[in-house]
Amino acid sequence: MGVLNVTPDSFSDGGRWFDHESAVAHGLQMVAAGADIIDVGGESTRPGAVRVAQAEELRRVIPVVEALAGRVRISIDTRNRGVAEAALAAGASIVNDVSASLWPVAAAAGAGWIAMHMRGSPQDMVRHARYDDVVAEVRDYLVERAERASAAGVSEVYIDPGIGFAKDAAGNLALLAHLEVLVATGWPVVVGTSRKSFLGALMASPGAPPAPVGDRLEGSMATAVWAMLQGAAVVRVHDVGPTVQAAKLAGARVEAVEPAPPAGAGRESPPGLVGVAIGATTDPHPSRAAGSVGS
Ligand code: PMM
Repeated sequence: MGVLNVTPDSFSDGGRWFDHESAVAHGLQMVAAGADIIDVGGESTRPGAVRVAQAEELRRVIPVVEALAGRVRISIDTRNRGVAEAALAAGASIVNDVSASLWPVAAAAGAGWIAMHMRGSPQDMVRHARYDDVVAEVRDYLVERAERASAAGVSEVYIDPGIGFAKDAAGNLALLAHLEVLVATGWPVVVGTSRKSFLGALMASPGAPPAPVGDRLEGSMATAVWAMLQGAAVVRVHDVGPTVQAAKLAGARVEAVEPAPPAGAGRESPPGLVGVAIGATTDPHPSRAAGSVGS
């Protein structure tokens, strides 16, 4: 899944693809580099980010979704019901939902849905990063959401631990180290570590300030490939080409991820490592089909 932030203020790429022409061109570049899904977002969710009015979010994303839909699978990265509905009408086919609450929208449209774990909102999530057992609590929350969505008729449900969302560095690392716990639920897992600040801290020399966003490529690639090798179905990345190359070199299976089978069908057997998928698979158990870069 390639990240396409049509925002002036995202921490990772804010302002770079803010005009529609650059956004569409960059989306197509990521497709050429191997992305199977382009994740279009019009509102930054960085810690402390302020909310964007719906009209402005629509203005940012809908022309980009319209231009790219039909050429690649599109997910809409939003917390806003009206934006999700408009993007699905414009050709998106997955709702990437950091609020984990918009499954009725996906159900009504027959679309896929990504439930991401967060506590509070981007405005205040930093103070919610306290857990007794971060891995178990995130898993339990996501499974409950996934089951509700499935019962409501969403046939393509993904779960995402929400790296960097109401987690401190230790929480992020625990979730990555124990990704198999999420994979073992049978729900296909999405992971987004790309350029995030915990990588900046990890990659800094002792005593030095965190590595800036532009210097986090190696950490982003390493964690994406790690996630794929642990059985993630989709990895959400900014640097699609390098991540695809790294995944292939690491021996991961790289293939596209197709919409999931009917509700429940993907959760029967425990998943195992198959490799890396970049895109869609015909495997009826998508969680066992391994990771997907960009899609
Ligand atoms: N991270 C960001 C935004 N959307 N969606 C999902 N499903 N998972 C994530 O980890 C995630 C997301 C923040 O990163 P960005 O500002 O680089 O887009």
